[in-house]
Amino acid sequence: MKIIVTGGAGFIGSNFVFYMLKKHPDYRIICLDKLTYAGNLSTLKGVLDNENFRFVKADICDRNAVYNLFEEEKPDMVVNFAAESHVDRSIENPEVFLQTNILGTAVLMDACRKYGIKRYHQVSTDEVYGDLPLDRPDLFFTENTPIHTSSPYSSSKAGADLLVLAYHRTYGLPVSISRCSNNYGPYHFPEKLIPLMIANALNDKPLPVYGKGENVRDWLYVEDHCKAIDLIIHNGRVGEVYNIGGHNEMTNIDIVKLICKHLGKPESLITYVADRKGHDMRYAIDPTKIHNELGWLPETMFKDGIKKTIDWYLNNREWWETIISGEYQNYYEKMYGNR
Ligand code: NAD
Ligand code: TDX
Repeated sequence: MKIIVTGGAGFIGSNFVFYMLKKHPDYRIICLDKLTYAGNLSTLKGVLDNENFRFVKADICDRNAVYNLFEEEKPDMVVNFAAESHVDRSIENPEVFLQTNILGTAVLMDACRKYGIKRYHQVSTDEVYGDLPLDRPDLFFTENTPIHTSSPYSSSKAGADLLVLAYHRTYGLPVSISRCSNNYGPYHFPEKLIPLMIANALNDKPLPVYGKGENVRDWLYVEDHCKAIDLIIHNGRVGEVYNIGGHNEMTNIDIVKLICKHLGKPESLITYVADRKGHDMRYAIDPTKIHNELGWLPETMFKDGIKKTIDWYLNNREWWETIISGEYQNYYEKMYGNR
């Protein structure tokens, strides 16, 4: 089995590469990644010498490069993680989100049509469903919840999802889609809530909480997400959408306080800053379908996963310190300087 994993030098994609090489030692995994600001080849250093692994630096929007790779490798499956993934950046500059997330997805699927494929899997997000109100804890996103997006990021992901389903209906492309809630774990880029708070707390810097910190996210340990995708690409039904979530809702402020507690840092570092524009209130996934059809359940309890994650950031300071010492400084100043 040969699988092209796009975006495999990013957070979830790299964890998926590690998971697949371990779980299926006879598979060939080809990682195609542009190495944007969010992609990091050093993340993959442990597998670069693995004879079943190949890294290719390319843009999923580059039709020639993508077709050449398909011509050469004749993959059985494609799992598309490549995306611009940060909501705040999408509010500043939507265009690259439309290019990569929508047009890049189309290029990959065109290659699948041209060369033939057993499965094209699109890694999507619960954000395509918009948000839920805080005062209705009985409501959850199911696969039938209408698409109703809030940010340029989520709109671009929703656009891609619609295109994937259209390629299935129009061309019969064997696709599947997973829509996952917020992931956390090793190699999470420090612009995102959990790693940003860990890095700032370790540097005794202010912890910038948007608005009142009462927004709710449904946190899932990244390896549980990887397991779910592995199940879907092998046993999931073609043309179907599967929601993936941890039934683990937490407010942002509770997460930040927990990080302070684990690291022995004072809550006085917490600083409330201007809210995100269009900020989604609550995400909550109903994972009944993937549980009933594929037997998937999250295995990592949040209390264990967050400890593992914090320990990973403590033990891998070089990885994130290198990132936050470069161009990231300019990003941070722009986003948080006058907030
Ligand atoms: P990330 O930003 O950490 O990584 C994205 C990767 O894609 C990087 O390695 C980057 O270099 C690569 N990339 C970006 N543009 C590219 C292009 N044009 N061509 C080739 N490679 C390109 O993102 P992540 O958090 O790992 O998210 C991966 C996927 O999962 C995304 O599609 C995202 O929408 C989705 N998702 C993420 C979460 C989450 O909590 N992080 C939750 C649900 C869904
Ligand atoms: O500095 C911050 N302060 C803060 O209060 C940051 C970076 C975030 N927040 C809040 C905003 C959100 O309510 O924390 C929450 C989580 O924010 P992010 O880590 O930016 O994640 P989110 O916007 O929920 O989106 C994530 O989950 C769904 C991923 O980045 C997406 O790629 C995925 O689709």
